[in-house]
Amino acid sequence: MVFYELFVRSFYDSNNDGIGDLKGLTMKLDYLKELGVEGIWLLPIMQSAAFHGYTVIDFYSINPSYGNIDDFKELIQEAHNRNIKIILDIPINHTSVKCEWFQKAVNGDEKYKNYYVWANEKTNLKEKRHWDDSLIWFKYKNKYFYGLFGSSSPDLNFENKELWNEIKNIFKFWLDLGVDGFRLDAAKHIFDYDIENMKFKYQHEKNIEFWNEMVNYIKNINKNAIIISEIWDSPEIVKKYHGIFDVEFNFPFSYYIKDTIKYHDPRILVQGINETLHHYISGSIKSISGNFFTNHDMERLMTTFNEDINMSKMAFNILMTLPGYPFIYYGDEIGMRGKIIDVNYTEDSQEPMQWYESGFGPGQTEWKGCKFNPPYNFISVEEQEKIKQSILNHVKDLISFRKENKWLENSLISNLFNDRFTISYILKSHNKEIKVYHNIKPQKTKVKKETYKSYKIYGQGIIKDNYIVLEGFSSIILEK
Ligand code: ACG
Repeated sequence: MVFYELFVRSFYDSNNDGIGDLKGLTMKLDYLKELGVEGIWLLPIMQSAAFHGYTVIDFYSINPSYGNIDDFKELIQEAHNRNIKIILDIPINHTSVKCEWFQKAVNGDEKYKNYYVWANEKTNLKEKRHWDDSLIWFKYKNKYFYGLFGSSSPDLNFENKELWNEIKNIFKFWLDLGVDGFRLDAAKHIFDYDIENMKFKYQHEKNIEFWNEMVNYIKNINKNAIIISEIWDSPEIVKKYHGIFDVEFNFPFSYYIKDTIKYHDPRILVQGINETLHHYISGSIKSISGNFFTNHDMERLMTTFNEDINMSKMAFNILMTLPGYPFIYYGDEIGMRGKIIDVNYTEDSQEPMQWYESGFGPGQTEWKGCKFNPPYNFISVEEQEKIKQSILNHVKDLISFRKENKWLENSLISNLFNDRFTISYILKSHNKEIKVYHNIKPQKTKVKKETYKSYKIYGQGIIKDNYIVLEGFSSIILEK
């Protein structure tokens, strides 16, 4: 399945308030269908005061700027009519300070006090988050709460089993509305604070117990629900969670793909496949690798590659010719740009989807000005649809190849080699087989055609008798 990560606020605006909404997205489903998308991962759409939606005020509501439940039902219906699945992002590690649960807690309601984690005499109020120096304890009406993701998002206390039922009810509510699955936000953080010793500490065994119970619960309601986990960590940690979820975002692999291209070094991809992808397909674990190169927390692809279109295209060549499920971050298919200086301020990689050459037109969202994606710069759907060699058309071609060869999702990789220029491998499943060469360098090189009969080139190349001259940042797929 080919997935598309979508930010409603930035996508398409149906009521001219400049903010993308669900009706707008429904209007643009045909664009996604034509692109070849089979599943949409919706960034949080519940009521939230934050632009990104990750601090939820009410888990049973739609953000009024995006529409209402009926709009959502219509979106699901229309997506299903086009065979597109809707995956909802559920951030349940924390709530907004404005959430009724938190408000009741700070107003002394015993039941809800137990929903959160409060400081006591052992607490070091100056304790910092381990991956940057953000504080994690915040004062609210004379009490300090634990909030790993900032002062407006108190963490929930999952030592309290009552909360587990509360979360199950939330999953059920959305499943009953017809969603096809969930992207589980911050999955390694459910138990990340050792309350006994009042110290930050990942408790992976407890997380695993929690998620197993939730996954079972969800699957009992809908056995086909697709459950995707976000565990942003090193391979050693990611490994602990293998097999629990249907799909695991492969964060470690995302860096290998980008570095391979950035440093023109095919050895990096070989290492990446061996270390972070191979075990998904060798049959040892049940989960599918969710392959991607960027998401809303990260710098955009084109920015990573200093706006080099050919390097961006190469990243898509790799993404679409490997086992697993590929995920495309909205706007990357038209080469949108966006930098992130601090992971706490992600607006710049979530700019309005650019539909028009001039930067404005029907449905164009304008909730923020575009710092990185100015008009008349070939960063719009309108411009790119007209150019045969655009990234958009390149991505469309690749997805269409991928959909004609669905078996690739579960294929086995063998004959993984590299030379100075290329990386090559064979993908096999039953009687199907392709061989892929990616030329990771800017200069051209030669590869052998061997006994393969047909071929597809993504980039530029010329066939000469029994070899192929493959231009820089180009790939060839040889078919039996
Ligand atoms: C999710 C969402 C994100 C959201 C939240 C909170 C969680 O995608 O948009 O924030 O609801 C950590 C968490 C992730 C989280 C990101 C933003 N993402 O684990 O769940 O922060 C290190 C840490 C990671 C960390 C990452 C961040 O280990 O845990 O992710 O840094 O940069 C190698 C290492 C790896 C290391 C990386 C990067 O790969 O192996 O360990 O990761 O390098 O250095 C949203 C907003 C926030 C707001 C919040 C409430 O974006 O601003 O505060 O909501």
